[in-house]
Amino acid sequence: MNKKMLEILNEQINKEMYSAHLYLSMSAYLASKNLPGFANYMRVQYQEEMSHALKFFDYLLERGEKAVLAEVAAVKTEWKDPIDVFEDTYKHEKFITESIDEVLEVAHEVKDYATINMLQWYIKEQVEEEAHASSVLEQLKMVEGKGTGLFMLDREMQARVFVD
Ligand code: OFO
Repeated sequence: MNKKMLEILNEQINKEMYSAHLYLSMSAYLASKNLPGFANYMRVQYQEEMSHALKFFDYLLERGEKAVLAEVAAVKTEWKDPIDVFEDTYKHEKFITESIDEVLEVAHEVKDYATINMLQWYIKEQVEEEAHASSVLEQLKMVEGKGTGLFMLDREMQARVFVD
């Protein structure tokens, strides 16, 4: 595999792991605020991000390459409220979408057609990731992030399960 391609794919593994840590940290914060449903939502999101990292990891293996794991930067541990959490989530997902687009640009540049093909899964996934984050954020804003509305939303979030 082209060196630049391999480097940016390894960087993306790190970003997916960072995303996982960020969401698990959000889960801890939400649990500390007595919002078990939202904490569950973020715990599932953590599992999804680890599966995104592993998909890249396995792809490198399949291509006869070795994944190189780097230090994962420290994540935030406190937020103002659940709206703040989901504003950060939506912002982070948009950043990840841009990042996947950059990986795709490199794949085009070095004419790595297998990687272009593999990345289609992530392109589609990012549309869903942004839509989910934005939808929860809008619902939270509708109930102004408090009261009975927040309680009802928290119960809904309890239903989310991890599907690989
Ligand atoms: Fe949230 O999609 Fe991966 O990072």
